[in-house]
Amino acid sequence: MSGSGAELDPSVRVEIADAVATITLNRPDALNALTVPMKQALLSAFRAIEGERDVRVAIVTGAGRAFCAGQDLHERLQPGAAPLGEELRARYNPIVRAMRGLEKPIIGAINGVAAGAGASLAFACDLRVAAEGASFALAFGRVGLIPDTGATWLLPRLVGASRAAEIAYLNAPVSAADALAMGLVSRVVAADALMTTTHQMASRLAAGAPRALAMTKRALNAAWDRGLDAGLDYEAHLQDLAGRTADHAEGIAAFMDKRPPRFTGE
Ligand code: T3D
Repeated sequence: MSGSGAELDPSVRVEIADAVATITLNRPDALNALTVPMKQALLSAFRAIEGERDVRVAIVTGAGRAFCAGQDLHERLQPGAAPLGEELRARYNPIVRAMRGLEKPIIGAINGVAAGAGASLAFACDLRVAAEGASFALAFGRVGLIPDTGATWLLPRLVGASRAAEIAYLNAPVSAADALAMGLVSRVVAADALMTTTHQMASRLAAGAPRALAMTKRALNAAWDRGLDAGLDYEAHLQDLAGRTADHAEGIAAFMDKRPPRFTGE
């Protein structure tokens, strides 16, 4: 999967440069609403990135004015559309598992509205940077559904139970400014600065020690359902592994030599 990721459905674009894979949801006329081929392409993209040694960071963003409007509701009405639970098990949930399991940080560059499963995809990123005009809306309630694609699990962990309940029950859109205030995103920037800011963040991550970053993600993932004792034990276990990497030795050597480290992922 080098360069443009030509084997994927055109509804998902993948561009790789400078150790960063930028995944763009690319159905702007439908606000990047998710179809079956798009979900398959998105899953393939994350799986391919996992195997690409030269990719150290992923960015997910949307083409046009939206991040992603969730499930394509026209497709849902097509005869033969899979029952909802089946669609979740077969196509949505594997994407969330792939994102949370990807041993590389994922930055969501939230360029516009993130609704329904589109909001869930944003929640499944490791970091979120939002454009000033972006918003999050669970939207599910308006179509008589429950928040899915991980939203009921991810959102309370990101913003706390009370805010998650308000967002889930009331379906009120959350502005970028409110998302920043509640910690749902870590930065809000002008729309025209979104990709520059995101790429700067990605470059910093890409310069980090890949295995240490992967283990940091593992530890943060695990922290969501472990107590302090287990968390301390897991940190010690992972730090043992990190301490045996060549990158750890390189980091120490670089510090002593007063130069930037050159991490190789070894
Ligand atoms: O398989 C399963 O169903 C299970 C999984 C479910 C997960 C889910 O995601 S359920 C929730 C699905 N999503 C929604 O309910 C959101 C629907 N969209 C909206 O509420 C609004 O479009 C937005 C709040 C996102 C944006 O509003 P606005 O006013 O900025 O734009 P718009 O005019 O509503 O939409 C612009 C176009 O995008 C329009 O097409 P047109 O008329 O110009 O040809 C609209 O139909 C299209 N669009 C927007 N969202 C979807 C969509 N087309 C298909 N599916 C959509 N979800």
